[in-house]
Amino acid sequence: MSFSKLLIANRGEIAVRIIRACKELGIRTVAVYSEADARAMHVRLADEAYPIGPAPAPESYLKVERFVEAIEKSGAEAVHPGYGFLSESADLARAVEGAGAIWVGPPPEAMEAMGLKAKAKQIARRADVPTVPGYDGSDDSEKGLAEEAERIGYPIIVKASAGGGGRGMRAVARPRDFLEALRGAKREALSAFGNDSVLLEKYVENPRHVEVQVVGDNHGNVVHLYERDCSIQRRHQKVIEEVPSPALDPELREEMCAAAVRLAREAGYRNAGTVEFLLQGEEYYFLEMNTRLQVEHPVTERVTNLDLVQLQLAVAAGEPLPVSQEEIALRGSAIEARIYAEGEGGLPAGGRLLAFAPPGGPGIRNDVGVESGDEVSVHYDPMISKLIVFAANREMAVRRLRRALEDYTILGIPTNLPLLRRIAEHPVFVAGETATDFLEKHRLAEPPVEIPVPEEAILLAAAGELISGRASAEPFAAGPWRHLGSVRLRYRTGEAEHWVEAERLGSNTFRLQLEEGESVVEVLAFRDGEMHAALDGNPVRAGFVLDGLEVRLSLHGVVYELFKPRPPTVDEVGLGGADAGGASLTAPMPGTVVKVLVSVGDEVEEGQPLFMVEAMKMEQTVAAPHAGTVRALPFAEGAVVPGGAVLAELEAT
Ligand code: MV4
Repeated sequence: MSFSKLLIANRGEIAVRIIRACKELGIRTVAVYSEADARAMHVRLADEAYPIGPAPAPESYLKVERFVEAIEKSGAEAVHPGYGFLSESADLARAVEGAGAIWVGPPPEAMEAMGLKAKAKQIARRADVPTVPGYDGSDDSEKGLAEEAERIGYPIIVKASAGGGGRGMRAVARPRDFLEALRGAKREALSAFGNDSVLLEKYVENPRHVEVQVVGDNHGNVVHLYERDCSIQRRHQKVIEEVPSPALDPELREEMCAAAVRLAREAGYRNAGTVEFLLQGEEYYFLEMNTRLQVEHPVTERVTNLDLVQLQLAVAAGEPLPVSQEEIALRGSAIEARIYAEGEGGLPAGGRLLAFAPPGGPGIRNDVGVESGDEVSVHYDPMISKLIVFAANREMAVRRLRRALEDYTILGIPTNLPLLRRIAEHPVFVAGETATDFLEKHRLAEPPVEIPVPEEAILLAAAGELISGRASAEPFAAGPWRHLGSVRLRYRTGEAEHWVEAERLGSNTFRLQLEEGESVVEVLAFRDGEMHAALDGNPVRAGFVLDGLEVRLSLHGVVYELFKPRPPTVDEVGLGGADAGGASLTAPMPGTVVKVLVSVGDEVEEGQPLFMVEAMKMEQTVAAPHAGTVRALPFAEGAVVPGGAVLAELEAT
């Protein structure tokens, strides 16, 4: 390789993925980070790291000068831009080359040409690649464009020439809606891209989105790495991508892939790029070319057994492509699911990841940029990880996807895992018959009616609390289940309230009674936000975190929240000796005082924790039943107390 140090002008999972490729090639890595990312995973993994500014991307990851400074400080000999941010900025490419470093991407001229839809369509036509019928000429008048729209025939679509991701785009069904749509598209395009030129196209109804991966070198070689079907999108954000596309037969695949290679050649393209098509039946139309490595590149890697980042680095270093087209085969089936930190409505969410445990096993790849304990910032793209499954055929890949989604634990922030599970189970997806309207048509993006918390989840929540030694359980010595050492746990889930009566049978085994039934739960392992248990002998794995008075549990890929009541007060504990002016707190059962939280003479508030007692290996907090002054504390920490002993005297104020 002609360079030995590479700067990654990006963050998150893609920065991590590029750093790992470099480690395998013996290339040293330079990370950059905003103030929000000082402790981020990509910074932890890189050989060196440089701060580039405040958290908002326009002040850090979108500033060309910051990268030039980092190149100069670090002596990086090449720059990989990842995706998003400035990855398709010809300005950054030129600045990198101006600083004497290698741009791991296409020539800036090709990036610029592809950044303008009209230019890109002209190149496509020159390469004899089908484009959507429309108008991309120079007449920009409202009258002229309205006439062109009539000529094309409604429905049509107005697109910002500099646009992307659906911005500055308006579909128009009828002539009388044209002017308003044109003006709206222009307004949006001007504010988003600083350029209000638009083009018109025939509106292709409900197409599939199929794209072809290409790679070119500096020696005149251009190869394709087959297609990816990205039809499942939500508001122009891809959710699921797969290869092979269920919509292509071998002939159509060959034709579209050849078209993509012709286009790349015509554009003078080098490095990795993606040619996007709309597909309707057997008709395909060039849409645009993405001049970067894409989020969904791992599915291509799995079916071709090639490493796209390594290919990018090799061709950027001036090496010829190490594979010929004939050597590139498509084997098996790969599906990627993007994991977004978002609520059920699809709005991005931030916060601390209390537990993050992606699934494992054969045919599973996880590209991640976060670990348990990391803070997910709302400043950046909400995609936190990607799950890629691979199998010999699509049917097995779909089964693997479902299994892997069930085994995915993320607690602390809401994610789109429920949506992904609904997709993976949907018969239309299973049949491979998804088009771009799939999520809307089947109302999959709408949150389902609230899922009731299953009994299993409540039992596991109780067992997790008990085994963690942090249960704020209430001693329980009434009712049919009365024996010393039983405790009662209370949970609220939505409107419902649940009681679990628990008895410890052994060091990791509990007898739990919930409503009618009785279960024995053995906790087999409990660590890192996960527990493995046997529920009446049946093995089960669950994500578990105790966050204040909230238990968060994930079971078969579904997250449940159970709320605990505040710690019990002495009145609830049931103490003798209470009179009008005060209360004395007696131990409900024999136990040990593990912590005394107050001193004699202290003024305490109602509900304030006074001490923690342990009985039958379960810890409980005892709180003040009312405000008052602590008058006596007969037992010190570590003392063993007999059942019924007075633990504290509290005088009401
Ligand atoms: C279209 C189209 C229908 N007809 N062009 C959306 C994003 C941008 N890259 C192109 N897009 C579309 N262009 C014509 N002539 C429908 C879309 C479109 C779409 C395309 C791919 C995947 C999802 C989509 C969702 C809505 C609209």
